[in-house]
Amino acid sequence: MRILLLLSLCVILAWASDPLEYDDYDLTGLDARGNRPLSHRRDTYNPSQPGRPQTGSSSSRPTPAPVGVKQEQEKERPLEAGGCTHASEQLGVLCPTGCELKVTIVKQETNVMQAMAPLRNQVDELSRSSNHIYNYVERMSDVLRERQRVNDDNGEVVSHYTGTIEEEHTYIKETVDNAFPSDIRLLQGVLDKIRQKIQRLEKAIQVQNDNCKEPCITSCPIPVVSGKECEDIIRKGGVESQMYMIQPDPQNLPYKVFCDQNNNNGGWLLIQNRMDGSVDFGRRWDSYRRGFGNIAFDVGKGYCQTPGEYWLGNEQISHLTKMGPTEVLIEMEDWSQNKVHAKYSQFTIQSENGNYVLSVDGYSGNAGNTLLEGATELFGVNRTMTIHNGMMFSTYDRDNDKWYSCDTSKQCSKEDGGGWWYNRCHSANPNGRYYIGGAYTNSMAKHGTDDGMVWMNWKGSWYSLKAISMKIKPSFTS
Ligand SMILES: [Ca+2]
Repeated sequence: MRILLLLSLCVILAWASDPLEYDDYDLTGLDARGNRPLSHRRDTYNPSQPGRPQTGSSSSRPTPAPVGVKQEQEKERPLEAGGCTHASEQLGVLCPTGCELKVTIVKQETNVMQAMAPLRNQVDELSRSSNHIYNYVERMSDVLRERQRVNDDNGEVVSHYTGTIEEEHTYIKETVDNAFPSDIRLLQGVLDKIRQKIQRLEKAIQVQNDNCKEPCITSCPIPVVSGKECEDIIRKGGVESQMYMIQPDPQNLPYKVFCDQNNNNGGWLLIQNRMDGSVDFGRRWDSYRRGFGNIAFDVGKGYCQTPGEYWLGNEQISHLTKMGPTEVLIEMEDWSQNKVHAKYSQFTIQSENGNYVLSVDGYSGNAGNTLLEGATELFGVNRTMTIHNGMMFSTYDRDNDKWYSCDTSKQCSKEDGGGWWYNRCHSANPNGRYYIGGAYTNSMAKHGTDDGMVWMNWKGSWYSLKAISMKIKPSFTS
């Protein structure tokens, strides 16, 4: 553009300086470049715009009207802008040579390049900023798409669980409304049947208890021979071991006992017998006072020759032992058919007024003198508190033992299973709980104590005997 302006200026100046010369020229016959040799080099400066003069000639080519204005404008323009002047102004205007134009353009180019340098930096900076912003926008778009995807997934999950919860709610509601009432009715029916069974069992137990208030009545034929006790009976001819009717005192009614007339010269009256655990010995004071259990059975011989499990009764035992000197024979058997015995030549039970105090003396035998000496495996006070001689009788509802505790639940009879002449508490426990097999542990015991059928000086505290019995007879016969 600058070049074109310079060329146009040259033409205008030439034309304005001498209008007549202009008229003398036949413009149509002249080469477009004519006396403008610079135009001949013009191709070398702007070869890329060959058609530009033709298209722009109508607007850039000077017209007669603005000639004067053009001249005034050219006069104001510095010469170095185009360099189009002669040494003398009358000679008109010279167009700049190609070299001059080059120099000028190079100068302008330098300025342009200097101006462009910061612009280029700014463009680069803008480009980098644009890239940065573009990348940032891309990342934000990715994040937005990811969040949208997560939102969509969450929506699906919530929708899924909402459906599941609704299904479960429906199921639970139906169950509560329909199944539960029917199940409850069913359970109530079962409960009513169980209650009825319990009531029937309670009645049956009551009947059995009523039957056992006195020593059980058997259908065995009672021998004709009778006496004050078994020694008296054997003297009168009752030599078979079986159940007899005795009457120690004419003032009192006769009652049934089992007499061992075969072992140790016979005449032994059974006051206690354990052999199979068939009778519960955890009983009240009154039951021990009257006696309980089964005197004897008939096993096919026509008479009751087999003793049952029973306690004769503290009233009867006391009365028999106070009739005169009495000895007691305690026989026992373990679960391996081993048998031992303990015999006391003196055995007396005081009356109920003294809570049936026990007195024994004159030990002999091979089971160990537990009633008089206590447990020989213990020492000092631990041993003396297991001595039974001199103790009162205790049951779980009548505590007469030597264990003094503010806690009423702490009593020997309650923890050791039966009625006995407990101290604190025992070395022998013939009325304890029946354990099949012998050995037992505190974890098996109801209160964690040695509540089995124990004779400590033979088998220790944690072995429950298979069988044990106590027999008495007047000691003058020995
Ligand atoms: Ca006590």
